[in-house]
Amino acid sequence: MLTIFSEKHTLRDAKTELYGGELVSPFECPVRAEYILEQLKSEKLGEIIAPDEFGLDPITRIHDSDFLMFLENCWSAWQAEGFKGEAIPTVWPARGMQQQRIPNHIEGKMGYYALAGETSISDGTWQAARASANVALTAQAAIKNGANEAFALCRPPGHHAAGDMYGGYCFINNAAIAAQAFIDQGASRVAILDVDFHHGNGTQSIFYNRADVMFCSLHGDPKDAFPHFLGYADETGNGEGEGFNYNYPLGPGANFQAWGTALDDACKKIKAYGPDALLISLGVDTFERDPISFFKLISDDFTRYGATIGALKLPTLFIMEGGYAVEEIGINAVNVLQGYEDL
Ligand code: OKP
Ligand code: ZN
Repeated sequence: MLTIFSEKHTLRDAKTELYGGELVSPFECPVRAEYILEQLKSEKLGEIIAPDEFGLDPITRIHDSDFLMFLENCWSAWQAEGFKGEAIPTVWPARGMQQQRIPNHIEGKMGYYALAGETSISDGTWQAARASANVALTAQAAIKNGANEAFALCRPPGHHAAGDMYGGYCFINNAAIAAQAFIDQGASRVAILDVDFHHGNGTQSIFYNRADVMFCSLHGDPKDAFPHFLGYADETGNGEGEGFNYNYPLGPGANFQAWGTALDDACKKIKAYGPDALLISLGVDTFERDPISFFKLISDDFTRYGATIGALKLPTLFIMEGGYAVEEIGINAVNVLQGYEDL
């Protein structure tokens, strides 16, 4: 399998994450990508290439330009205030407050564009997010040009990022811009299957009113898990998009039996939809020893579900999302790809 990887992921190297009332070293850290890269090499999965530069056009198909300008300028605006730490929001347009007016002050802007407060913005964040988007778009182009599958080793991840919101370690929605690229190049239907432990709220909201991109997500029940405010089973799409969004929330302790049953159902939906391409938002934080998640998949389960995805026999673009048990992140991610290939 062809892998796309950019060294520029290291530019995303925040020092702080607001977690349990403390500023801790971020779970979403550079070594994650290095472990995956190492495992790809030692398992000889195939060629690993650097991304091409696609510019902002395919990104603005999904994200608002004022939001992108905010991401680009946030760190310098924050520093200009003389703040000593990394950029973290402290105020939001909560219930009953103004939702439409975007403040001038960087603290107001942070709250306007942030969907959560754990994700610090710091020097290099924007550059790494751009490189991550280029990784996804290069993999998309490879499939468009005839490859049957590709792995976009994206970092930072993207599935929590909405059209005008960042958070949950995500800034640009890599899966969404790749799906949109397929559509813009003539695909009639694209399916996104999100197997990250967390609900892909950004991807869902981006395509919620559309029938040309189906979104299916297996995740920790929002009653109990981040992002808490989206991902319920009764969110099935809106307007033309009604019937093209499927959520499979699962409770604490879900093992492969429960998770695999949900996967089989999602795969049935995808098969019936008959997409021209399949995107997998590949998070491996479903692993039993993930430090911030509560599913109980073991490493062999990742191989098994890779084969289930392969059985769909669709052009398939794997896009890296989460996974925080760094010692095993490479094994678990590559197991999915091998399960897919060895089918
Ligand atoms: C990003 B991705 C856990 C707090 C969770 C943010 C998690 C972001 C996950 N107590 N905070 O979907 O892997
Ligand atoms: Zn996750």
